[in-house]
Amino acid sequence: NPVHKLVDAVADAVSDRRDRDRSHVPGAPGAEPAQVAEPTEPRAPLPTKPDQGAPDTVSATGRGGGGAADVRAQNGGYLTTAQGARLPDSDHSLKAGPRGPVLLQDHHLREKITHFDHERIPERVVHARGAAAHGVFRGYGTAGAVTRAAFLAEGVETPVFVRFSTVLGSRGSADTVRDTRGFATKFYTTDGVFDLVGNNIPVFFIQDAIKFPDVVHAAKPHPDREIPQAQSAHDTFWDFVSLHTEATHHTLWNMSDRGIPRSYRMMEGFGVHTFRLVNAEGASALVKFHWKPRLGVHSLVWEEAQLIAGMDPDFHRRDLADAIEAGALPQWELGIQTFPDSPEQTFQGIDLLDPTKIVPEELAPVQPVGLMTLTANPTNFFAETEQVAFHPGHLVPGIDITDDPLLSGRLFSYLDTQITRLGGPNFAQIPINRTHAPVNDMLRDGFHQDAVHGGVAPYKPNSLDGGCPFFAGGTEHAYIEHPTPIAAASKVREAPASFADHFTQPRLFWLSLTSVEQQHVIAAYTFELSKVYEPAIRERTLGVLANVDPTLCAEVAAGLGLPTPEPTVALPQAEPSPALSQLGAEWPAEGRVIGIVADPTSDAGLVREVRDAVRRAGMTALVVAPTGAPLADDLPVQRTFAAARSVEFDALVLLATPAPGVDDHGARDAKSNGPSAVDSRVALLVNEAYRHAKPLGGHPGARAVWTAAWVDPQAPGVLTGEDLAEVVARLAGLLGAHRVWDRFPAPIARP
Ligand code: HDE
Repeated sequence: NPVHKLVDAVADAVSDRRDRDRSHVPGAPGAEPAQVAEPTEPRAPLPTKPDQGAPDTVSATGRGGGGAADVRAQNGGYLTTAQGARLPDSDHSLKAGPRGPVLLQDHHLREKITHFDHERIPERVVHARGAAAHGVFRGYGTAGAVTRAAFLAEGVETPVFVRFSTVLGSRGSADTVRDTRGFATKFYTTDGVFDLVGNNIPVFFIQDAIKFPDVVHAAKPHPDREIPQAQSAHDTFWDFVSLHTEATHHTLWNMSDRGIPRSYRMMEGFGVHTFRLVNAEGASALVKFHWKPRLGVHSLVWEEAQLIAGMDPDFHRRDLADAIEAGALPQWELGIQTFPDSPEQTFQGIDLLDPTKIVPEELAPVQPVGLMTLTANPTNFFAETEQVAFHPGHLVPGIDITDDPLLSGRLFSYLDTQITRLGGPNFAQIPINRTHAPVNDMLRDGFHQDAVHGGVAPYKPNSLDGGCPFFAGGTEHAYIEHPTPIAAASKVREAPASFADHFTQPRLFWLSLTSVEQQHVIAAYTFELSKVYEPAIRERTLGVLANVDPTLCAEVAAGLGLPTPEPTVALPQAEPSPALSQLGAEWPAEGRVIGIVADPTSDAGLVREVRDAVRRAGMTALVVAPTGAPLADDLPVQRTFAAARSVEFDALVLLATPAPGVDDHGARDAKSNGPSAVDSRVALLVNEAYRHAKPLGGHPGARAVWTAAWVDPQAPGVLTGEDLAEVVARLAGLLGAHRVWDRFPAPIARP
């Protein structure tokens, strides 16, 4: 039977494909050694994760029989309806004759269109745009004295799913906007799911959850025209944060380089609130959670961020997925700052229940307690990244909450929001949300119920089901709330007096930044406030900045052309915390992207030598050339001059002076390309990379490019040499500091 032959052939092809796919997974049997590949090269999909299979869908008649055939995934060789009826055609509606009306009786048409009509679910009200990955967390066993959390014990490996996000933008908005980033981790522990739902900024705009709708309404696009998308640079945001000064600290972090990360892989994560740890003896400690990225904390510069939002709105999403597929597996250490669980719940005068405050690492060091490695991309964006449901109340024995009023509101909100977003109360049954611990919950029915529950007694106490299920005690890993004493008090709508200090910690943050970082903050405030129409809001914001730092205030005021206001409070005393600066340390350069600018006259041997040197340093090499024609059989071109822009490269290597080509306007006239015969697109590429303080390397033959791009060849981080492999090694060294910081403030390119 020819159809059977065809089906067999397809099955063989699928199994071949699976074998090939497996060789992409680092560490899998038969896998090739991890190599950093070209990021945009099309790749085969990764195999599904065995621990995230579809729910058991044995049919209600019990005749499913289990096994792969019963799994409600896509299987079998034939196209079918959702009911499993095989289809002969899916391209034509059923009609009364080829030119006649479509018949209502066409079940396949109605089912296909109806399902399509309902494909979308509401996007998250905040954090709508995200990217996620699977991974594994390995405990170091160093937290045993303070917590009995089983997944932190030495050597215990726990599967995780991590979702990074922007906060303000819609699902289809750009990745590199100025915003806070979400950093939410689901640990599938043996004691149930633990969700650490954090951000890349350690403080929050508000101290009480009741203000969350206010801050979000202010920050989201204006309700009349729904603009601007995914931006804080507009009147309502600045109106709110200038009036509600407890937002000053978080706003300052947003205006710093932390608001525009280089990559999700290069962000810190913070639990923000103070949580409570409980050890095996029942003793408690207060704790703040930190994620420390192995690649260091790095950012874009603002112009890059803006260009990328147009050039490649998926920049962060692509970067994460490409790195994982290329075997450059992102890693973070989980760390804890612990504090005595004293009745005051303060540490060295800092109120630990106030989520607008940090505890500087110099006062309470971050102790590493485990390592997270992201190992696999999601198989399906909707099923996993979109449907994952985090909740700060998903806790495991050994980790408990505090009375931080922001946290209390979150404990309500996250369950509530999933009921609308995921269409009912059974979202815990969606594969990505399923715990890896046994579930015996007595929750029944409801929309999207996937389980076929047995038994007749989903209540307790019962005798009909033999009294099952039973309660667990502490020794059986029950989650028992820590018996924290609650002081006698009257009901009030008030904040504690210690919450009223809104300026000491913003000042602490400002003083902890290096001068380059401070300049970026000044530029960010100036940019954002320039976009605010209402003069009173600009002036009021300057009034807030006057209470943080006179230089910051004066510089922003000068940029806006406004007078500098006087502070309304005495300038707070604050000790800088050097740990808050992103500069000064050395980090691995692996995974960085190096553009090799060549043209058909470039020596192919030289291009190969540079490419190999880049790969040896664990970085990704992209050849940039006038057209897509390969430079040699083994030297494909990854970016034409028409498609290349500086923002996707961390550094450039120039091989020769590319002759003028056809630019975007079709001009071939060398004279129109600047002072020398250099392609104007290359001049722009190099000029931008230079102004963004990226390391530049070049063959002496590329001298004319420096001139055309307004590059000072003597400037720090501009390396010229015949030995390009050595130039690449020095570039990698410079990338350890992320950028050539000595090159800021950026020289302005003048015509
Ligand atoms: Fe969230 N937040 N949040 N938030 N949040 C949501 O939950 C909320 C806050 C954070 O990748 C929502 O499932 C309230 C702080 C992340 O799926 C919602 C308050 C921090 C994510 C919600 C806060 C966060 C969310 C929207 C003030 C850092 C994305 C969709 C009390 C510690 C998780 C959803 C993901 C998502 C409510 C404040 C982090 C509406 C009421 C502080 C990373 O439930």
